[in-house]
Amino acid sequence: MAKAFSGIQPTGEIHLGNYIGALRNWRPDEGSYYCVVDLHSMTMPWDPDEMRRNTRATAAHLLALGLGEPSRVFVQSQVPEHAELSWILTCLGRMGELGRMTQFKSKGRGRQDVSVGLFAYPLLMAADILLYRVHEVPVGEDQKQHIELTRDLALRFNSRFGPVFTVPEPRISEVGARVLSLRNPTEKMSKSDPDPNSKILLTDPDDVIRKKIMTAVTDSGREVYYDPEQKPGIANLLEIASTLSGVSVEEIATVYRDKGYGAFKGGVADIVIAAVHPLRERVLELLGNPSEIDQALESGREHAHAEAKPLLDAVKQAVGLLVP
Ligand code: AQP
Repeated sequence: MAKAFSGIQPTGEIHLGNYIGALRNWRPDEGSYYCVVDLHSMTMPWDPDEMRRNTRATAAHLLALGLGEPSRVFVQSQVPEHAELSWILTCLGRMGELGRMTQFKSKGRGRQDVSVGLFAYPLLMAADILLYRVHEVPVGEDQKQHIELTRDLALRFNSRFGPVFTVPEPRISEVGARVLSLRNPTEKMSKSDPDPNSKILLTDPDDVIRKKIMTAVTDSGREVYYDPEQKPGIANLLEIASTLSGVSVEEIATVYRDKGYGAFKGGVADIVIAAVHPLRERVLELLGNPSEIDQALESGREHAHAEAKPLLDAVKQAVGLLVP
């Protein structure tokens, strides 16, 4: 079984894009780790109280998906090896390659008021992954470039200092790797989007989910078919329905082709509600029991730390730092 690592920022409530693009592909296999990457969420302005709340709530989602068994979910800042390895990788990363990261370009290019952390965070992400010698990183499409950078850094390090790191592969689904905003289907669905109708949360009640889907922005036509260029809103709903139901995009489109957008959206809402409803129940149950969350995180922290420490020591030794 391939060992995997992935992370999610506590920047807001978890949405269907996170679930379809990433979380549903995370498995609690032996040796895999899943992390609430709180240090990453400091790359943009943040509120300390919100961060505390979101960190626990994000962990509750991961635990509700069964990823805490056995002790695989932890909070990034509680395992100090992440920040330490990040510094060593910062000294190996190059300004040019970080400047090419499209996420930095879209949020920070040309602005003097963005943090240095926003520029450097792919190096922290590389450290997160490389600490656990994993083979796979299940992520959405938006993270592909960062995994390629991680691979380059691992290869550069190994060729200069010896074979310490495992070189990981991204694992990105073919359908659903980029779920789009329900209000603007040219942008990705995103936690930090301030418009609540742009995204479906995993804690949304059934009637709210239905309303958001029924009012999702689509084009002015009537016919349902898959064309991401001409009909991005319809294509987005088809992909959502396909990934959650296991029925192909083509089959769903054939069923609704001449039935009109209203019937199609109603069918998509049924599929989304059937998938989200049981998750919501479990998340809410856990949120009502914070000590269960904290215990699971403590156990995850111990496991992660036990694995990260010897790897970081090996890195330090390889680069010439004195290991106490
Ligand atoms: N829309 C999406 N479709 C598919 N996958 C997605 N992911 C995020 N959005 C989509 C994947 O979810 C994992 C966690 O990513 P994140 O914590 O960066 O989530 P976010 O919603 O993108 O959060 P933010 O704070 O709103 O970030 P920005 O501002 O960068 O958009 C990752 O595997 C990601 O690929």
